[in-house]
Amino acid sequence: MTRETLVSVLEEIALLLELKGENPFKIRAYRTGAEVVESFPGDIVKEAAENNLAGTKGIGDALRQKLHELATTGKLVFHERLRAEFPATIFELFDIPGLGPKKVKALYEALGVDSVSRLREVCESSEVAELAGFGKKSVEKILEAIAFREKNASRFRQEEVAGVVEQILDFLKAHPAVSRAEAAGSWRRAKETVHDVDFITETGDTAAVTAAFVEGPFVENVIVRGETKASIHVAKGVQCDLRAVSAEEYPFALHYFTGSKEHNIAMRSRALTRGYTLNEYRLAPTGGAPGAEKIQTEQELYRFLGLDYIEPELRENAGEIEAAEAGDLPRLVAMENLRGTFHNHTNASDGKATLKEMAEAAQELGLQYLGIADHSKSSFQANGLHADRLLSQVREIQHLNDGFEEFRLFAGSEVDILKDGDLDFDDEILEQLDYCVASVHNAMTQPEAKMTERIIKAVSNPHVTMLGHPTGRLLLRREPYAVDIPAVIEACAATATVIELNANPWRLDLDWRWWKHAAEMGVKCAINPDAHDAEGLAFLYYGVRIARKGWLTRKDVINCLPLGEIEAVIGA
Ligand code: DGT
Ligand code: CA
Ligand code: ZN
Repeated sequence: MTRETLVSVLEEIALLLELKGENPFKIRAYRTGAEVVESFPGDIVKEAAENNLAGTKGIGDALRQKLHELATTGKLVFHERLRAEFPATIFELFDIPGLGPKKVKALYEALGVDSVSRLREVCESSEVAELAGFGKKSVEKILEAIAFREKNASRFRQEEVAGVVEQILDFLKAHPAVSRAEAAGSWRRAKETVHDVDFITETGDTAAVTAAFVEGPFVENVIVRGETKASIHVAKGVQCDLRAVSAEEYPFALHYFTGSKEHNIAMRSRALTRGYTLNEYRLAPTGGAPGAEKIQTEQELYRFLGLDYIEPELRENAGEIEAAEAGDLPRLVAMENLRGTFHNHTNASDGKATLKEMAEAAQELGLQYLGIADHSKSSFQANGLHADRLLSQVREIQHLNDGFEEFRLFAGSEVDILKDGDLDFDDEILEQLDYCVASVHNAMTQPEAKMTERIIKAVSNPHVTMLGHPTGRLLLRREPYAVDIPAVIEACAATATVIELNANPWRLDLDWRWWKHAAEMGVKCAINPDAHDAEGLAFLYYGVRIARKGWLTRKDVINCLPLGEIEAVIGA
């Protein structure tokens, strides 16, 4: 039993009660209970099991008993009875944006909609039009959302798999028969989402390693199990494949299963023109070519084929092989190059930590500076700051800075780009800040030309230091808004506006596919975590992976500059 399970059971009860049309106060009690459990400062599972929660604010007697039952028996009869009243597939409907419990209830009762596939049927026929609240526009939106959901089925964002990848790698490397192990595939290439994770191990005892793998503590269920290959599901339904290979095969297997497929195909044809076949096990001479020397690493494989070593992030057959041949590969930015970062929130807007806590967390990470950029007033849903609160935050930052040695907070704002491209604050306010991030947070359905004009107008304001999350996408959740990215890049180059690489794993925006071009145009990048609490600063890790995938070097990334040099770039 974990805290997450307690929370999700309470949340599910609230949903089910809403579907049944129960008393709103009762429903609210479960929602509040879920929040209390989520933020409970101690070991909530232990306290619930020992029935120590009497008197906890937000947890009444009935809820306390239910938590006790859950924590001690692992299930809750009340919850199971409720669940049994509805088909299990009904929960899928809550994944469709715009469908809350009221609409799901109406669909279920009037049309028997109890799954996404049934929802599609009633939307494609005219049945749904009989229901209030399902006009032509909203039906189109639902169908789009269903298509989006299918397109992204069984893909995962990096943060959803990062923990289990590390756990499995540690597990494999600790096995006595394993000499080398790596997570290959799209994970190693730092793709923004992955379908499954492909592990490769070098071992003299393949059977022992695959046997250990399928018994690992991370296994939910075993899909297939063989001598040299095994597949499992881990939590959340993520599939993990293991291939156990010999020392001779290891560099070739690691290379092949790292991909991409397109990179592999180009490498294989390069090998062929030099008289070798290349596959997942070996490089072998065809006909009369001299035998391949003993190749033990990927580095040696690339060298043998006349190439500089190509970092996994670059292996997309997007010019990396040509660059490797010409000795023109970039020296990619690395985590240890970062000296500071911008675009972070505090509890003044929708963050959780104070200025001081954020500053301390940044110092602990070894950063020399941290940019604060709370929301501006038009983002009222995020508790955006009005000018007076912003200016008092600026004073508080100055005061804190007086107490730091060799560390600085930069006072900024994540200022909304309004519908017409104006900014949420006047120039006389922006002038008083060290820097400013400008971002779109509303009216995201504008036509492309209008959105492009809006953003270009905003970045043309000399007070705008950088453009925040340039496409507004939320990976696996929300498509980017329509915007002409090359035109935005050109405008940022012309106005010396930095573009953010938002490192929040939900965003990873601007997309890696644009960065090489942006850098060639002379646009600088800022890798920003968009942290809403101290832990959020760790998102920098994902940002660096994507920056590398976008061919960026430390020279392209402004937050590689130390304190003392960064001020001039942002105009602080
Ligand atoms: P994913 O799992 O969809 O996020 O993406 P990948 O790249 O991890 O793809 P996956 O797991 O299907 O296969 C791992 C690697 O194996 C892939 O990146 C390249 C290699 N591979 C798979 N199928 C083929 C193929 O048909 N031809 C070649 N040349 N390589 C392949
Ligand atoms: Ca994969
Ligand atoms: Zn934002």
